[in-house]
Amino acid sequence: MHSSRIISAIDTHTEGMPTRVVTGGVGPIPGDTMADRRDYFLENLDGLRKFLVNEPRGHASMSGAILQPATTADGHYGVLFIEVSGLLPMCGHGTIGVATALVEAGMVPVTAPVTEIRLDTPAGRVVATVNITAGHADSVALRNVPAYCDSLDNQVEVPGIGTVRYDMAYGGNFYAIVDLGKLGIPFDRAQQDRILDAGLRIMAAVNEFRRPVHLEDERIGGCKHVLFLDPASQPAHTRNAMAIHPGWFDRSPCGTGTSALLARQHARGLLSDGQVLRNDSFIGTTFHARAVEPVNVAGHPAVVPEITGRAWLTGTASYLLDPADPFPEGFVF
Ligand code: PYC
Repeated sequence: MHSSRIISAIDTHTEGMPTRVVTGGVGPIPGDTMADRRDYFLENLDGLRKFLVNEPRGHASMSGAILQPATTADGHYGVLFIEVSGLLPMCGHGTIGVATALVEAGMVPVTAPVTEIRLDTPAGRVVATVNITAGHADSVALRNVPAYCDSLDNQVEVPGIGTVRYDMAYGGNFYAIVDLGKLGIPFDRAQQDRILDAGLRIMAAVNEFRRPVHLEDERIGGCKHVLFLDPASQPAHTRNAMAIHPGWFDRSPCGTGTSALLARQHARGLLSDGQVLRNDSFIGTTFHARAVEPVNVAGHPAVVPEITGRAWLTGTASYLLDPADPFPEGFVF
């Protein structure tokens, strides 16, 4: 067997969305914080992301998480989130996949009925509480970074569509929240090409019109996600189609997107304190969310979201690179 690289991973899916949890073969990435490590990775190691998420090892909607030593005294691990779109500051479905893999593989001290895992991410500290029955990780409640509504009722001219109204909210990434009904497109997977095309056009227009930047961390900015709300959504029971750059849909309800939506529902007065929001994905899977603490981000009202969902292990693997392979970073089809 010839290989110049051996990366070990536990593959998982969270409510339908894959996370390749990289457990070995990368080594410590330089940087005092996960945000610094993310910058280092982007400049020096992005070929590793492509190797893991592009074809033939991955696919056009692939996503993963690279485990690192924690950067805080009480953290269990640091995590970098990799995707076909780049390196996310935070990923909710990815964190639920990581926490499930860590428990199932015994990579953290496991206590029943709950195991708490503290993770350092580029967006900040998150805590995953894994609910355990007879050693099995049943579900994960993720205490996310503070989420806030950046702005309501923005209007942008989108080439090929016209004027689009959107709310902008942050939940670990920035989300343009758009009522799909206002675009005249049915909320239907048979319409996915039209919805995706609209999403990519809206992201481009939003970033040109008013690129969002985090109030306390200018390294987090830009809109690569458009959360299309099913017009049949209710204040506490929503369904979304999440269009993501460069051209795919989240299969899960999207953890950071659900966090952003939670902050937006609160900013619009659509949820009472602590009320649970049920958010369904484009494939019909579910996350539950609630605001567990009111906080502020740079003086702006924010909430600490708790997102609950489930993940399952789908495989373990060693990903190899034959030195003669003509595609050392894979390829995009
Ligand atoms: O679950 O936060 C999430 C996420 C981001 C992109 C895809 N999933």
